[in-house]
Amino acid sequence: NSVQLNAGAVLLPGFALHDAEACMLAVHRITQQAPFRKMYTPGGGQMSVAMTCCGPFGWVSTSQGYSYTRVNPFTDQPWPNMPTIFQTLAHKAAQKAGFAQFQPNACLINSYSPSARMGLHQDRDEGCTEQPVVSLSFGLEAVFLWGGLKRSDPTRQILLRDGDVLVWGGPDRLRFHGIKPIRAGTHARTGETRLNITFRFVAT
Ligand code: MD5
Ligand code: FE
Repeated sequence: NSVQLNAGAVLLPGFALHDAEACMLAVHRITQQAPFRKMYTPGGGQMSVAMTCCGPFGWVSTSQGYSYTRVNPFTDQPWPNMPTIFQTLAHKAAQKAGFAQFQPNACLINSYSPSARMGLHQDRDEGCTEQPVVSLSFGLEAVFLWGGLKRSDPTRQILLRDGDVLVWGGPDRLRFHGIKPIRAGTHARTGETRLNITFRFVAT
């Protein structure tokens, strides 16, 4: 079951449901080594989403700017290894969406509490737009805002539910996107939380 949103964007509803509990266990283990943190943006504000990473590269935001690093600046340790279940799931989802041989080297894990949001932005810190982005959603649902190539373009709203997977690439790779404030609630899998796990390939 897949919904083609555009030439390079595919929603795979429930694609990650079979592996959801394994993913939760993997996130739990990662956060014991690399706890969730709310980072600051170059604009000076604190993000409402708590984040951590795994894999060779992790995404970091500081007052200096955004970057991908091999070392977690909060622990001075390399990011935890990317679990095999993550690599397999990201590869299978990309394949199903028409992107063969996706092997991500960066994984960002976003934890949203009710009212947390992510403003419209582009993912353009990877130094590589040939490779897609694969995103897994777990727990509380979210309204995903899907814009155009300009910030001022109109946005579509897409509901993301537990186990849904989004794959973005090709002509859609640099679209502006965001997440509306999460509605209060409780989910059997995650409690009062939405988890989003995104996979990317960062050029070195
Ligand atoms: C999330 N995460 O659900 C959102 C949306 C992020 C981020 O935006 O950068 O961590 S995941 C869907 C997504 C990811 C990357 C690119 C695009 C959509 N896109 O090009 O539209 O926490
Ligand atoms: Fe993004």
